[in-house]
Amino acid sequence: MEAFTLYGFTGSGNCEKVRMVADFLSLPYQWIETPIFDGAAQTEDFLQSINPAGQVPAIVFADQRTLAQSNAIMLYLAEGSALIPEDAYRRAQMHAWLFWEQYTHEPAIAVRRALIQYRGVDEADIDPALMQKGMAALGLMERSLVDQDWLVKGQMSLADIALMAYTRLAPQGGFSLAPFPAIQDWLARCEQHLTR
Ligand SMILES: N[C@@H](CCC(=O)N[C@@H](CS)C(=O)NCC(=O)O)C(=O)O
Repeated sequence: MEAFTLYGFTGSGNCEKVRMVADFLSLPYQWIETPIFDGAAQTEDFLQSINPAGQVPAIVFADQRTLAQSNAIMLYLAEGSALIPEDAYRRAQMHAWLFWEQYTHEPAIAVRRALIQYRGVDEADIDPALMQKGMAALGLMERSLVDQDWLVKGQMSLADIALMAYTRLAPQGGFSLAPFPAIQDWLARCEQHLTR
């Protein structure tokens, strides 16, 4: 693969997922730090030539084609690698985790963290449903990891990278990981394999 440009914001789990995959696979890329809270993803140029959704992560390939959405980017970069199970059923299990991450895990855990970390919102003013949903999501992961090393049994996959990104940041969102020993062991395992 020719070198590509990755627009990202350090501290964003969605962006770190992509960076972790690129580094794990030793892909050549240039990281462009994109200060989203200063409007860097809302400029006319960014919207027109990088991502009309005005978000990061976003990639511009050598031939100027672009791609957004962290999980779509990860899938593209990791095509044909050991991070995607060859077996169709196990690959579908990986996809199930990726969809769940975006629909259930991220909207509770990453959103609560962003409110506290970046918006300076007082925890008392945050909808309690976010804490309940986040803890339920962590509970589901804990039960899945009690008797297996990886979210898709047998191998580290994109499912682990996608879920690891915001799970390890969950304490910044007020979520204690103390009740989840299997998650803690899994995070340590992920960190042993990944360079970020
Ligand atoms: N579903 C998208 C979410 C992307 C997203 O929410 N990006 C945030 C940073 S984590 C962003 O760019 N926020 C700026 C904005 O929405 O204005 C993905 O997985 O890539």
